[in-house]
Amino acid sequence: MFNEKAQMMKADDIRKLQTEKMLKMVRYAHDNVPMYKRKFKEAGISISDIKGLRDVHKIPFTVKDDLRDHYPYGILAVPREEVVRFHASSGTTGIPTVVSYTRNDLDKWNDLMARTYCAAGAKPEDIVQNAYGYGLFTGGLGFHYGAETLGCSVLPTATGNTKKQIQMMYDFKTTVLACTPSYAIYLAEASKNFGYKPREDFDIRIGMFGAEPWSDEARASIQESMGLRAQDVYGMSELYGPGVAVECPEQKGLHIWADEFYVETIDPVSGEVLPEGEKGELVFTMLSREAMPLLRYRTKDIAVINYEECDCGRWHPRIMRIKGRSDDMLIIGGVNVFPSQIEAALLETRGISEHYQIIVDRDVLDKLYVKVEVDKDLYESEDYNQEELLKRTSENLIAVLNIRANIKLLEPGAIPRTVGKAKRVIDMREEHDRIEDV
Ligand code: DLL
Repeated sequence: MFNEKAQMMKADDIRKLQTEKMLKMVRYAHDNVPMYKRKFKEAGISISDIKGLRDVHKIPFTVKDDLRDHYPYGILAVPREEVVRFHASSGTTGIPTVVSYTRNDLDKWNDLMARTYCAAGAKPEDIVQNAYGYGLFTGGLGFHYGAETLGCSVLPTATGNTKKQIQMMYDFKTTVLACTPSYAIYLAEASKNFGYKPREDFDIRIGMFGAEPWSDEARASIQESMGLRAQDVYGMSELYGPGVAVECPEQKGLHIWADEFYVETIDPVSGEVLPEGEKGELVFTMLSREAMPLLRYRTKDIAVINYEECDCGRWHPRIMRIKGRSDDMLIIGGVNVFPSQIEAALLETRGISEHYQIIVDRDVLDKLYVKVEVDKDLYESEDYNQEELLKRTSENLIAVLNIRANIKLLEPGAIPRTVGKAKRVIDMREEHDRIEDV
């Protein structure tokens, strides 16, 4: 097992190590990043007020705008010359969020990624096909170096060129596939269109899927069509990238590598720390990053954390699947709706495929439109009854959302496919607001 000592730490040892590292990190961030010195001063606290994990709630939050304000190099705690790599994620505002890494940071990230592969079931003898995007996005290089660190053979196919991708999967007998879940769904579909039988023709045993929300129903569908075990991987560029948390083969939540990431759950509105086990926004403190320390970083991701021992024997706390982001939550006619709930309701409907788009619009009232493709087999069969399918889909959506959606059933292939993160929600109300603002 790769870095077994870190992977199998007991709860008490995790807390002890977290405490030691936290105290060191608070001092390091305060002394080396002017922004943190200022934040501490404004909050009226000094480093000596933080004596243990129970005091962490006193530390002010860090938010995405803090990073944007420090474009381009980020909130550096080291001279720029010590930075060996930058990554960046683009946001809606146009100013990218840049993250910097020292040599030690990259070593640490590689270790976390190698553990991530290992905990998901990958082994040094695996052939890893990495179909995440290479470049400023952290998915490509993160999954690449992690697999090399574990000792796997890596095929850096990157995103796109789906036909060649599938050909290589077949020729090289790929055993681990790393990509977004939406691209995995597309790959399964495209390989069938190219005449392959994915379950029989491919040797993939494990999928390392993440970077976007996906449901248990989507997991079941990928596992069934590809004949692999689909493992969820969570991360974000601000926190190195992928490799913050991963599912073990028990598939009962994603283990957060707690020796490196201290997690809290807060009420996204009041900012109060919530008791263990309550659903809220995840807030992370990075316990040893050199180039760009982050204290209490607000992710906007909503989830529940489970601190119990997992059946796999690991004590690293588990994210019980990301429910969505507080800023992705749609408020439709006053009802809160997460796109993932819509996905789950659709995929529960027999005859409905996993390709869908959600459109929210407004005339006088908010309106929810769901465009979804009919499953290919059903669409081509004589039994296809559009009325009946529409009725069942509508009933399933109402049961989950409590609001009525205008559903449009489309022929297979009608919704554009994506190679990276899928764009599934189009909120026309934001467009109207922009026009009204002008
Ligand atoms: O998506 C890093 C990554 C790459 C993770 C590859 C996993 C695999 P960002 O582009 O900064 O970084 O986006 C981070 O994506 O805050 C979540 O909202 C979402 N996200 C990432 N992983 C998951 C997941 C990468 N497993 C943002 N489930 C995060 C749900 C996820 N949402």
